[in-house]
Amino acid sequence: MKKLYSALMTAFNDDGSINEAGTREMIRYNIDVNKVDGLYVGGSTGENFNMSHEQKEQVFKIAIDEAKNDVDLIAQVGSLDLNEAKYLAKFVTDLGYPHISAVTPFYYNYTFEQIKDYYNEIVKDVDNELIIYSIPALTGVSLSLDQFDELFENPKIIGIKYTNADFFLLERVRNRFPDKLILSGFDEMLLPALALGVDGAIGSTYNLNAKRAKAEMNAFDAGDIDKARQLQKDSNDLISALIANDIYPSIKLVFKELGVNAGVTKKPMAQPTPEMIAGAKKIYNDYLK
Ligand code: NGF
Repeated sequence: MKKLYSALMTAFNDDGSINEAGTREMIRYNIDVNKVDGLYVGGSTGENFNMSHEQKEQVFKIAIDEAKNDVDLIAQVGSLDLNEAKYLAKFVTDLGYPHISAVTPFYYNYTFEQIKDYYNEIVKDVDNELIIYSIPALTGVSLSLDQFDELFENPKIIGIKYTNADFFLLERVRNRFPDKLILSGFDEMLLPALALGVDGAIGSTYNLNAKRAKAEMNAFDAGDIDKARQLQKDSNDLISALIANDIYPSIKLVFKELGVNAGVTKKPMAQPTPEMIAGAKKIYNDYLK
């Protein structure tokens, strides 16, 4: 069975502090209404990379406390500070997270040897398994087939969150590593990723659109490609509208339309404007009502 994960958002207050109640509401909505298989905690959608260390700990604690064992949980612990990444890997493992994930180290142009050392260091002292978070468009780091192969020499490294539109590489990766977990990261490209044999998907828009994405996965598994294409088209109408309205703040505004207090994004992410609020209402009415 393919698995669908929402990339968990963090509800922030206007001053940039974490709105715990709102974050819990989004977790509950994902579990109770969306019925996702799991949550990806501390990723891009969760705004992990603009959070303080204390805020990262707070979110990891809230998510596992609210989700308990109801769904699978993956904690993204990657950080430009390797010591922080190692600390968080241990922290979430002690909290009971069944999986960890780490973004490729970015900003400085690290060599592959340095990237490999980063991953091996993160897993070295923890009894947990790691999913590589590969997102070249945001990190500027593209890993090759042979480089994935070298990273997989470490048996604790079990898969890839593949947020990449390079389908040639995806096919090569799937073919070379049939036993590794490959989770697709671009929601608008779910269908081609399914065709290449991914094990599931993680994404921001599943916070709002999980049922349609699940139906698409089921249609694909049943061999009903026409239905799967129609569902991808419907999803992409929604995703295009969210992107045009600024995706992260808009998902939070649409959550509000659904009765979920998702707070706001943390500056320097965009704060809601009257136009954005009107746009989110229209997205809700046009694609989700
Ligand atoms: O938000 C981005 C940035 N990508 C997400 C997802 O791959 C990241 C994707 O769902 C994620 O899951 C996380 O780390 O939190 C897009 O928002 C979506 O496909 C619309 O483009 O690339």
